[in-house]
Amino acid sequence: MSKGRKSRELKKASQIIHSGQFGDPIFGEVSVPIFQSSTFAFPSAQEGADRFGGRKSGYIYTRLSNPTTRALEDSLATLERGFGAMATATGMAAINTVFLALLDQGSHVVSTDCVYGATRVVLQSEYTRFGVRTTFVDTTDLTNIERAIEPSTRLLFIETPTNPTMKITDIRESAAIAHRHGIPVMVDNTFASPYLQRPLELGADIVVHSLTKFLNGHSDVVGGGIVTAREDLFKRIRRILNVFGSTMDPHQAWLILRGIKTLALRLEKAQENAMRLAEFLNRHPKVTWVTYPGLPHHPQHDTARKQMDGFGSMLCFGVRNGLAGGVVVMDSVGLITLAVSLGGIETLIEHPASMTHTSVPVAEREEAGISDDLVRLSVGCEDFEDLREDLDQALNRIPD
Ligand code: LCS
Repeated sequence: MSKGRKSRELKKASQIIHSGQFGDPIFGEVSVPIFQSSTFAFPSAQEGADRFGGRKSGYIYTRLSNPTTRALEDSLATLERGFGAMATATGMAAINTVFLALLDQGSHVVSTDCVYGATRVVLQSEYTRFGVRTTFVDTTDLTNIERAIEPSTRLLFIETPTNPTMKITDIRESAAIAHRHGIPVMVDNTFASPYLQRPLELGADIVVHSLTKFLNGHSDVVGGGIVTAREDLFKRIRRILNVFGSTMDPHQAWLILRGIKTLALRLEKAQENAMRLAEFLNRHPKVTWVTYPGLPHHPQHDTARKQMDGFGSMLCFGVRNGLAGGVVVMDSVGLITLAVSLGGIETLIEHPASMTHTSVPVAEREEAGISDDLVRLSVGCEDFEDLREDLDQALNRIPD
């Protein structure tokens, strides 16, 4: 039994530090140990049979469950206010495990149009092989969700804020629409993290994460997570995870548990930097537009205020000379690193149309608002002045 259960009564910042820590340490250890064991001995044949039969709890085999991975799962369930959580090998493994659990041949999905590139591609090009269709709509307009629902719709999938366009969908309102039709709602909460947004509290049924990003926070490990609001969904998805086997390794879980402990500190600093950089970029003569939910001109600024505890540290912008100008900026930054991924302690810059979202066909990319001139910034925890100076010198290299 972990302290995770008790930590539900703590305030958010304390929960981040204490959730998932063992309540019954073996040697008084303060950090959860890495249980690097693939299998667990049964004290008797009867005990083994009872564990397999579900009559007794206890570990069996690491693909099914492991104490270190379980500690991370307890932490996620606590932070997202869920019934239970599952750790997966990657964020895509989390998303696909839910799809495999909830969709059958002939099922239909309604999804946010602007989602992470691989999420869009897997729905569009892989699940179609099994007769699963998806309608991609701009979910910031709730009427689009209502219109897209069909009798065979089995899932509403929302990404908010979206990667990379930072569009915000009203979780409470979209969940209400889906539930009127008896459809479960899954939210990709990667861009916000539970420190800033808890979709299950707003009515969603399932939350998925790329733990690779803010929760781990150090750009050194990949991982994913699924949190469900209810026991029935938990059991259904767990069964699929166990047999399809996209489980997380205990060493991976340990690194992410360690990363989570500083989530509040990292995000507070990173989002302060992001707000100041968004304002700086907004005034810069070489910048043509900036999208950051914290700027009052963001189209869903009010929705962000309503459902998030902060505006996060992701932003995107366009520069003079479109893509050519963006390339100059990406090739000229020094402190800022040109790399995909996000949510780490260091600031990263990338170009979605040629990198993270390149597999999405051009017309669909444009329809989803991923313009060729869009440059994405994942703001880290460096000193603000260093970041501002680096971006300023890179922007000033764009020819007039
Ligand atoms: N969901 C979102 C919102 C993501 O941004 C990503 C990865 C995933 C799911 C998949 O997670 P993974 O399997 O990679 O752990 N996003 C990436 C990005 O924007 N650049 O590189 C990866």
